Amino acid sequence: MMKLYDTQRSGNAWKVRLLARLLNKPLQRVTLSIDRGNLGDAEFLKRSPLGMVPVLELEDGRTIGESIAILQFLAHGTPWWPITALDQAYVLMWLSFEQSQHMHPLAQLRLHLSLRRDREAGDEDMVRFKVEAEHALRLLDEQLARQGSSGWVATQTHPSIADVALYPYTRLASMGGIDLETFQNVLPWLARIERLPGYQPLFPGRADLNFATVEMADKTK
Ligand SMILES: N[C@@H](CCC(=O)N[C@@H](CS)C(=O)NCC(=O)O)C(=O)O
Repeated sequence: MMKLYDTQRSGNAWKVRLLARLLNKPLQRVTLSIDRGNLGDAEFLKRSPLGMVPVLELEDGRTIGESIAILQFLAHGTPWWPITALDQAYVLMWLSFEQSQHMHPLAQLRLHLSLRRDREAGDEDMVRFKVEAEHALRLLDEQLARQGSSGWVATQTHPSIADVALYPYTRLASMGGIDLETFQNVLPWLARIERLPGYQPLFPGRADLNFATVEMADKTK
């Protein structure tokens, strides 16, 4: 079975678990602890030279890092990765947007204002991240409006890995002080993803823990 190196609260790793469940592909989780410094362990760094999760380890031991590369690998040959070059380009466009504009400010706000609580919302960089995050959510909201209420972020008839990639940090945005109510097309899109067969919350079986701020005891991994 393929192994996924993750941490409990990583939104980037949640993308991978979410897609694996939506595709009904089994993954064995190897859950590391950022709080205990596991990401610096030599054994992990052999698999992830950049010291980051998620990392997917194939049955032959080869590894893939970067969430969107893992999503593409898992989705290949399924409806979550479309067939035509144009449709693939649209998916890549929104995956690139997620990495370059969306994930980073949202993840930083959640990390510093909710998980670590080591910064104030009024700090200069937090204010800048909030402006960037709201701009990214505005662009996502406008795209969802263009796609219509039955469309998906980059595709029309079937959701793609662009939806999966954009879901976790959008879902967790309130932890960084963002009010999603102001993005009219975003909340119904999140709800549609949550109704897909196989949808899995951040803590499997515990949708109430999506907004947890501390690592849970090992049994709830
Ligand atoms: N671009 C990467 C980003 C991965 C990333 O930021 N991972 C975080 C957890 S969400 C991490 O491993 N951080 C290591 C650390 O904070 O020490 C991806 O999309 O997979």
